[in-house]
This record gives sequence, C-alpha cells and structure tokens, in this order.
Amino acid sequence: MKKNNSMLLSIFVSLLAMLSSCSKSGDGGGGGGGIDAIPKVSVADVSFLEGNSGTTAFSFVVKLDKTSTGTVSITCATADGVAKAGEDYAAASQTISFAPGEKEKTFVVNVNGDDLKEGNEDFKVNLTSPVGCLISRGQAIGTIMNEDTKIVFNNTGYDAPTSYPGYTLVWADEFNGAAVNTADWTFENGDGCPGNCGWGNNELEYYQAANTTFQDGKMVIEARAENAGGKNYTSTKIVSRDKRKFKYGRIDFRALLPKSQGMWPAFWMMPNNSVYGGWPKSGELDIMEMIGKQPSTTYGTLHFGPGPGSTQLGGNKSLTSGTFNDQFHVFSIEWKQDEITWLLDGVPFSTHTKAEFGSNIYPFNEEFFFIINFAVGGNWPGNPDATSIIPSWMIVDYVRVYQQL
Ligand SMILES: [Ca+2]
Ligand SMILES: [Ca+2]
Ligand SMILES: [Ca+2]
Repeated sequence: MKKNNSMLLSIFVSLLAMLSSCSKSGDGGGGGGGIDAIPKVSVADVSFLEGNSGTTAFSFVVKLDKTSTGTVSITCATADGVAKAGEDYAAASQTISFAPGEKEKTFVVNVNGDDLKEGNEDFKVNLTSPVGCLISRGQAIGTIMNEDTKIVFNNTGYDAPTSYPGYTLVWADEFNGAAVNTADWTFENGDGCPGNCGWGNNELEYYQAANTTFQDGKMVIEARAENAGGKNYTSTKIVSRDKRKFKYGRIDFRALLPKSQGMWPAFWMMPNNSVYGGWPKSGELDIMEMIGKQPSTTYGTLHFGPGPGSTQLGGNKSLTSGTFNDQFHVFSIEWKQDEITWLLDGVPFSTHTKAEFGSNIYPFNEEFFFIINFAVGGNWPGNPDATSIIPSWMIVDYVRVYQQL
C-alpha cells in the first residue's frame, strides 16, 4: 500500500512538472503540446440590407479563440443558399492567415444590389483546411435582407378595346391610383374562420390589406411567406359586395398572373343577394382562375345546384406558348340572359346556357359582385413546395363593365 502511494505521488509530481512547462511556453501558443493549446476558429453569421446598386460588402468575422505563435490559416468559401453565386453575390474563396498575435480577420463577400423587391435570401460561408487551428464553428449564414418595394414587370400583352358596339361603359376600376378605392371594394381579411376556415378549400393564406400596393397604374397583390393569424402565408382579397354589383354585360379584366406551385389567383363573382339560398344554390361565376402548376391555362366555371357540393359547368383555354406570367392578358365574359361566354384576349372559348341546367335552378340572371383574390395552397392547386416562387404577384391593370342600356 505504501509503495503504491509513493508511486502515485511520483507520477503526480512529474505531471505537475509537465503542466507547468506547458503553461510557460503555452502562453503565446505554439510551443506547448495538448489540444487546449491549439486555437479554435469560428465564423459568425451576418445580415445586411442588399443595397440598391453596385455591390455591398458582407464582412464575415473569422475569429480565433486565442492567439498563436505558429502558423494558423483557414480557407473560407461561399456556397449557395437561396441566393445564387453570379446572380445575387460573387462567389469567393480565400485562405486567411493569422499572424502571430492576431485573433480576428474578415472574409468579404460582395453582394449585388438592385432596387427590385425580393424575399430575404441567404448564402453560406464554409471554413475548410484548418492549419494550426481547429474549427469550432465552420459555417456562417449571410442573409441578404430585402429593402426594396418595386417589382419588375412591363405593360406588354393584349389590351382590350375601350368600347364595344351597342355597349356603354357603366363602371371601371383602372387601378391607376395609390390605394384600393373603398367606395367600390371591401378588404375581406382573415382566413375565413370561424365558419369557413381556409375558405372551404383548405387554403393556407391569411388575407390582409397590407399585401396590396400600387405601381405603374396597376394594383399589385403580393403573396408572402409570412406568419399572420396562425397562417404561414399572407395575401389580399377584395370584394365589391353591396358596392358594385351587376347583372349582365361585357366584363374585361386585364392582369399578369403569378406562376409556380400553390399559387391560385382568381377574378370571380358571387351573388349579391343569394335569392336561391346559400352556396352553391345561388351560383358562383368564375371569370378567371389559374393554378400555378398550370401557368398557361385559364379556367372559367359556373357553380350551382342544390348542394352541399357544387354542380359545375365550365371550360378552359391554354396559351399556345408562354405562361400568364410572361405578359398581360384580358379575361372576359359576355354575360346575357340565360347565357354566358368566356373569352381570352377577345376570343371566345366557352359558352354555357340555361338549357344545360336541366332540373337545376339557373341562378345567373341575378346581380353578382366581383372578387379579386390571390390564394395560396388549397385542395385544387395543392400546397406550395420547394419550387414555389415567394413572394409572388398578381398584377391587375383594370376591371371594366360594359352594358347594353
Ligand atoms: Ca435593394
Ligand atoms: Ca432587391
Ligand atoms: Ca391600370
């Protein structure tokens, strides 16, 4: 026992000697042994506004937790996130050396500025090839924060005539002002809850006025990935109920539509007085619906019948080339007693008449009001996925109503 104790003591003493020699030379780093003497390197996240022209330098701080007397270097390199090299930032790769006594260096990535609205985007900076150091935090995120409000579009595309023989313009909203005219329209906010959650279609958006802006004579409805009212997306819906209601006429709607999975813009009409009872008995008249996964096809549909589900009649029209996101198009109906015809860019593609309704009530000889909305997700379009473009925009140039007086 005694012998063992003395052996332990001698090991302890020699350990102490080793430790003290480490700490003497280890003060400046290099000379000592042991992992604690090797500096650890880390890189920190940064978040800056994008900038509006030229480039903005995103400086990533690369830090050692202690200085070293020996050679220390680390390689920093960018990698794409949502932001893409060449487009949103300049790819960069650099081996950074720390001189003895140095603890902090910067790695600069140049981000391309513009004045166009986008979502926040990110890229990565990865640390590799450590020399004389260990990596303690080897990846940083650079967040390019959007500061822009302007979106890109031009006014190309079909434009409707401003008169039709035998017809008089009875109402129009050209959306040339700076706000939604609340004498004509009401914001229908929320998610339909309670009572009609997800608007009956399991839609994912929360409607609010804040998603509507005006630019270049157009109303822009923006679908955003944003939390509001328990939903993950926000958008806007406006209705002309009790303010602007019509029976019959030529109705023209000029718009540039979003594309991509989960997007669901619509221009449609609902009965102002529901004289035949609740949906679908008093009808629903869809002038234009488009789902983002079919960005070249517009649907025109009548919903009716005794319920609870709807009976429907409709038609659709696809562009011969391109999508409804490429340029403006005009979605129209010619609505007469007992007959409705849908047109795309002035060309009829579908007609339905009262004669097709059989024993069903024909509810479309009554007053209807307009709805303009941009839904996200739901039973028909399906939900957004990794390919979805967010934010996305539905851009409305005008609604015009002509009637035979
Ligand atoms: Ca900018
Ligand atoms: Ca931008
Ligand atoms: Ca306009």
